Amino acid sequence: PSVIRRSDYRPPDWLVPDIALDFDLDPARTRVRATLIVTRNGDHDRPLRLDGDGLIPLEVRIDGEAATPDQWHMEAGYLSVSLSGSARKVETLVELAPESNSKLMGLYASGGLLCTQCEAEGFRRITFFPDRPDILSRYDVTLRADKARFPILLSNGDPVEQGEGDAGQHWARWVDPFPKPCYLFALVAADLACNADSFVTMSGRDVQLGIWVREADLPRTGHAMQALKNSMAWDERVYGREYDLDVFNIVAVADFNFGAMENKGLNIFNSRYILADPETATDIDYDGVEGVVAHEYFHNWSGNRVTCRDWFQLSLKEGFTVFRDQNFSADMGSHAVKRIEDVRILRAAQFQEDSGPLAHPVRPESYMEISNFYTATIYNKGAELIRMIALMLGPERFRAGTDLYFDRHDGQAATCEDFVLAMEEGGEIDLSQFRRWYEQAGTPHVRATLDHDPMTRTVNLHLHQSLAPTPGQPDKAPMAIPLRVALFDPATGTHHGDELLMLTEPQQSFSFPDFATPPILSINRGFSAPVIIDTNRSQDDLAFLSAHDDDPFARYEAMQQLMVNILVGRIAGQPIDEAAVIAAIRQVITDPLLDPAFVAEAIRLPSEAYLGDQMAHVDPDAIHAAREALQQRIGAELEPDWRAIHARTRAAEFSISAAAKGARKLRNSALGYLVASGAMDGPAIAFVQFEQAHNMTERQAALAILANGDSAERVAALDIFYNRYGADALTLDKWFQTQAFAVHPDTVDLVEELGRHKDFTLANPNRVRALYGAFTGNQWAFHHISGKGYRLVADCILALDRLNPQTAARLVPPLGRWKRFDAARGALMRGELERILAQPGLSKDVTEQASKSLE
Ligand code: HT7
Ligand code: ZN
Repeated sequence: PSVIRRSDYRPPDWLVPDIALDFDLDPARTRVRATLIVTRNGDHDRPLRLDGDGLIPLEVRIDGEAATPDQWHMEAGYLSVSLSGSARKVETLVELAPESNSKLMGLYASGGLLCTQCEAEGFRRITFFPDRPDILSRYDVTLRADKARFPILLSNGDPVEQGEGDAGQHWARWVDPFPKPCYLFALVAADLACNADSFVTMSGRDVQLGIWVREADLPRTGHAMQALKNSMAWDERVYGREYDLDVFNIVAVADFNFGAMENKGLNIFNSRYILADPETATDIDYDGVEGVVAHEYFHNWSGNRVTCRDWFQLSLKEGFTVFRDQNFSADMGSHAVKRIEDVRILRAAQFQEDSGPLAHPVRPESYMEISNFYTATIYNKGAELIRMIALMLGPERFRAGTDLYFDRHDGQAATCEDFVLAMEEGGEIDLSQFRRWYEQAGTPHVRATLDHDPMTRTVNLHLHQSLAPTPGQPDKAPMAIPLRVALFDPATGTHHGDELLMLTEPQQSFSFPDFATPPILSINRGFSAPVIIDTNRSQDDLAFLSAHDDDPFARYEAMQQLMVNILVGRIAGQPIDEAAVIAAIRQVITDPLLDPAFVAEAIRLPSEAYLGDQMAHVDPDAIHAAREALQQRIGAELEPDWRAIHARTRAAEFSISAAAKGARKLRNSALGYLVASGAMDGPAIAFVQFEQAHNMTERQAALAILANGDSAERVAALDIFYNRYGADALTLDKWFQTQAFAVHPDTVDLVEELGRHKDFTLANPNRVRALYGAFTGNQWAFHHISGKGYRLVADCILALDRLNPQTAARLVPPLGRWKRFDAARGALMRGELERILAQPGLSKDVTEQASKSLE
């Protein structure tokens, strides 16, 4: 497959200011007539090139006349039309079979409805068009379909006309007044019910809101609707951004390659990010609904009104929009807990990506298949870059920067550089060196040491930064790293103020006067920069910070570091006493002033995968054994506390308030430790929670805890769960996921069995992710020394590639981490990558991921 390079960007030869689309919709045979007004862009005589993936032109017309054979021809992947003059009308007709579209890109069928997914390059599977994001067009769309089968016909913009046709057909016309790139086009033809509501914007306009789902799912849409209205109000209040159409529709579909899609005025969602009720959704699911609804809504400005010039600029919309949705969710709940959760996700997904063969900059230089670049680096690290800019500017100057960005680029396709320039001008800051965050891949390391001179009463903080080579980038320049620090007086438990230091040199020292005694360092408070900090702080210092640090993230981090030191030390044969950790946990769980949600985060053991990331070479068995032992010890030492917390946090009634969610989180942690303690009645208590819970958060947590063990309750609970929820796809996903994620010696065999289960299907990406996605995140099971885990995943990739290459390619990266493991495991992982690459007809998506993973 050919490589696309950022440096090859050229403005388009032809623009398409207007497009009319006419759809005769039918699952087996859909006809699409497209009428494009095209205008020559610049002084050249190059033909008009229209991308078309798998399309055959049934008609080509120019200015209403059938085009002659010398006027057009097909080449691999596009239709070339020779045109004279500066403005012409070009018409094409194609036929599609949406019911046979298993890639879920373009126009496809899902659960009896027809819908589209065009980002990144799906529009070329619907009609001939220059499929690139810098071509902005006004869309006029007519949809025609059988009325009984598809009573609802939706597209972008506002509805302008509708009517009845012959033979039971009806039609609807939608016009979108905002010029948009074709990746934001969408249509839905369906028989769905609507949760209808409205929102009055800050300028007093009334917007009709609709969430469209299967009739039976209507009671599960309330949380999504509330999230939408909260998002609309938040974007007005925080960014001054108002919604701009008369309607805003959301449609939930069962088969979707991603979380959701921000099509203008018609968001299409994976149903898992719309539907929520206490019986079937966990608190994490509720938060997911809120966050994704907000994310897609916020794209209306950061992505739609200002879009991307080319796909190398993807983080322009995704990083910024993740930053916006993270802050929205923090405002809706707890800032401290949200930050801890976001950093945990960043470390688990993005730090791993940054340290492996698929590492790439936030603004990549090249790709083979753009779908492979919807990564944690583009999204989550991209958001961290915006967060650092916001931190350096402060709220007023950051808002001045975003105002300038939106005003200057409204209606345009912009670049990351345009964003940075707006921040520099609006925020009055020089970001020259900061730009390296967009250019250089990899996670910087910062080594921090403190020395204290009692004579001068001065403390010196010495910082040393380094950035390891990544693919294609052997040499790195120093980054501009904003670090929030505080120096604590161990005698008083207070500090002299929080300071923002800018580390810009490879080595830099900062002096602090007036310290009679050596202080304790709290650094990267709030996780001010996405870096790895290495310090020589003692267990005593960390214990102090876990009791006294007034920055919740730093306090959590001190707890984590205490635990990491014990576990990594033990694996390396250097036992460290665990008393400090047990004391720290005791202190946190008995402090009545702390938010239970924070407590649950603070006492959480680092995951096996995170522990692996702290080691030069990952030893999955040793990590597992050490972690289990520490969990058991903490469980046993504090057993009465876990029992008390578990009993105390039981709520008579369900509520989705932050307090209720926090109580459930802590309750589930207590149950985990209680069962890990080995208490005889542990499984029985978990089973009672499983049976009596009035919500899925407690039920699934109890199931997961039981699934890690070998009790009779394990088997019973899994059976009950399946029988109770087997008919609901989203909840059945949890049954697959819980077993694939179980920390149990038989998991690898169980996953093999579940892959043959009658309810398992490769056609539904959620089901694939629930089984194989969860399994690859289960370090101990996936990296089973037999190599069976690798083989299972490779088999799945090969089978899925024939149906849905995008989803198949997303399973490849875990196999690419072979350098991090021992020689035996590494060879087995490489062997599977080689087997994948040997498959004839392998997709571009999987080829790119597997070949890069072998390097
Ligand atoms: N902007 C959307 C990206 C997306 C996507 C990308 C590749 C293949 C399928 C996809 N569906 C949606 C989602 C978002 O970030 O909001
Ligand atoms: Zn997005």
